[in-house]
Amino acid sequence: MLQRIVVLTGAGISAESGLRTFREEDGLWEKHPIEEVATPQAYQANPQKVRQFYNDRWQQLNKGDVQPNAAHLALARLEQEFAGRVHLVTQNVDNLHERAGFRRITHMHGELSKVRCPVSHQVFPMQQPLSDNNVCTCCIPHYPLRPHIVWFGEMPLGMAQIETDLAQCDLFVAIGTSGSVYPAAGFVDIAQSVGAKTIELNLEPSLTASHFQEVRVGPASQTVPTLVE
Ligand code: BJW
Repeated sequence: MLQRIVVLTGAGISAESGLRTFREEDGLWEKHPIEEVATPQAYQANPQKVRQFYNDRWQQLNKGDVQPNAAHLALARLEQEFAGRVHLVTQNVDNLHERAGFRRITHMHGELSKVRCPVSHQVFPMQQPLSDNNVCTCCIPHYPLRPHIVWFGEMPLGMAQIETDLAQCDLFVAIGTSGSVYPAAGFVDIAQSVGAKTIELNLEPSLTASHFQEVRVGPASQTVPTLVE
């Protein structure tokens, strides 16, 4: 019987909800090069441009037509079935897992709907598009708030708990991620090293597909409900 499950999700799980992935044709990086919007250096050089990139995505997320899809809903059912024994680690900054009802989530690359103080690292809900005028309330002087996003070169969030859970899991499932960004792309190797079963669900085999024991190809809205039921 399965005791502990770690699920890793990437942009592919939200693609059928209308959110763009990064590296596919017409992906986010095509019009917004990484070095212009997803590094601390980019933010330092042109904060307005970086804020615009995240404000636009935050606004899209809050439009009524972006909703959790069958894959998000199936994972929420999995959590109910395996109460307390599933840890969902998402690289996604959207909130579609929460809106589907999933509770135990680590957003390792941050969250679009939050901002944080660059000095104290205190996190606040994002209530309006981010601009020069949004400052923290935790410090004196007040510092300009930044997107609560993990850019290249920054430490992903919740790593200690993720590593603990990977070291104890007996099933690891990666869904809709290209396997091109570390440390997430290396999680399968940790799970494999402790003897867990490893399954990849993706539209096409990822860069790390050969590291998994089983690869199921297809849209997440079909493969995830099939796996869960
Ligand atoms: C479907 C589908 C459908 C489509 N159904 N599937 C050299 C070697 C190793 C590491 C490094 C290196 N040089 C630098 C590094 C480190 C660097 C890194 O990995 N760089 C690589 C480019 C090599 N990593 C970092 O800097 C990270 N920090 C770090 O390493 O700190 C040091 C440290 C950590 C831990 C321990 C010790 C030290 C930080 C990475 C931050 C990533 N940030 C981003 C942007 C911010 C968030 C945002 O704007 O949204 O996060 S980058 C971007 O990529 C985003 C994503 O979360 C991340 C992963 O992308 P994802 O989700 O895989 O999307 P895609 O588009 O790539 O793939 C989509 C997939 O879905 C495809 O496969 C499709 O087939 C599939 N799909 N439709 C199912 N319907």
